[in-house]
Amino acid sequence: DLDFPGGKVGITSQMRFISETNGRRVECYRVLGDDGELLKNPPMQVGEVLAVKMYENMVALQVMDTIFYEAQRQGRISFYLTTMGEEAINIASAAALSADDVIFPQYREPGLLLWRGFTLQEFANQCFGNKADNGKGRQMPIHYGSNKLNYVTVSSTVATQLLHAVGAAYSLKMDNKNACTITYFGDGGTSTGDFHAALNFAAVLEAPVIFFCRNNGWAISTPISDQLRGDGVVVRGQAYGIESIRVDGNDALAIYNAVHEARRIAISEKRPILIEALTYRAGHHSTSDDSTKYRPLEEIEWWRKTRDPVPRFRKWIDGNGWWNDHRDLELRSSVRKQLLQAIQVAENLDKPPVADLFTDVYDVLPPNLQEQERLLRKTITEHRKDYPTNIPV
Ligand SMILES: Cc1ncc(C[n+]2csc(CCOP(=O)(O)OP(=O)(O)O)c2C)c(N)n1
Repeated sequence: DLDFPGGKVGITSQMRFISETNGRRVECYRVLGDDGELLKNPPMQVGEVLAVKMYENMVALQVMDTIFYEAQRQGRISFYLTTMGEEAINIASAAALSADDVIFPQYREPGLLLWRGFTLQEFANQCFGNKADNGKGRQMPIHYGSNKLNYVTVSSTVATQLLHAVGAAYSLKMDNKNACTITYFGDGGTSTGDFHAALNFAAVLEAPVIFFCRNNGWAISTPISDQLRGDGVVVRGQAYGIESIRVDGNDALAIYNAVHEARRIAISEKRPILIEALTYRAGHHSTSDDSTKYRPLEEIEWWRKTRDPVPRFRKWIDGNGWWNDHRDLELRSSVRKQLLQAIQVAENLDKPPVADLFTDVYDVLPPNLQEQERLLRKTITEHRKDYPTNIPV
């Protein structure tokens, strides 16, 4: 053996470059089959109460998406982005976490907030940017955040949240907390420098963070790159010395189990874990996008008809005798009613006052912002009819 500062290394006289692949694709962890049949009992079993709660939340998320999407189409809110096709990722991972675990989301994970108790009224208040919105109306719709629920405000600047999650995880470790952080991102996010910096720091600092990649096939109109078509995401995790797993992102029980175990390892062994969930973005990227312009309608319909995670989970709970059509109809109609009511309330609440635009960053407002505030008030007062009447000046 050769002695190097980094440790002993074996010697060979045969010149061999290490292959970029071992020739076999990384397998995808599944618990439920396509028809909701249990393939094998998983380590963490999900009982009736939890399973029903998971299903109810997935349905609520679907209904929420449908109604807010329509509200945007009616011009009542400026923007919306659905989670369609990724309901299992949202809800099953939420179910496997503890309330103390801090979430650093991208923008396609409102289901975690829903699971933690963010009310439909709170979702509506944010989308309408009214005075009851936690963010005081300063962000576009869907940029939810809740201090109380350990859900850091959505950052739509792709992949910046990964670095924040690593720093926060390191701090949880220093404080010896029984908690981890989890951060979500799409396959597109793995092309950023921040992704690599975050994985590198997490591995070096041994930070208890779970990197959760939603590999949904598309980054707006860009299909997954050739590198990621292979084993790109999990291999990148491995390259940084991070234990990684690939799971079926449309299998709620597989996700629940993978996140549960990832959390256990991250906290007890103080190190990062990477999960790649294979799924499909079944909706448009957002309301600013028409995905039929760049992908075949048949592809979208095939995923919606045959791979939807919600009916797949429903088949499993149906098979256990835990659910029926009557309860399903009642649930959907009740969530729908609550949402329509929440939207009406949110729409009629005043917007935050103009002064709120300038607070919460500086202790003392710098002169340039004081000047902007003065000008804004003057302009609104002089052109009152061009500004909405529900914004207190
Ligand atoms: C740094 C940065 N670059 C570009 C954008 C524009 N942008 C918004 S979403 C998006 C695609 C992200 O795709 P992915 O990470 O796969 O997530 P998905 O939308 O598929 O869930 C891009 C390029 C952005 N928000 N931030």
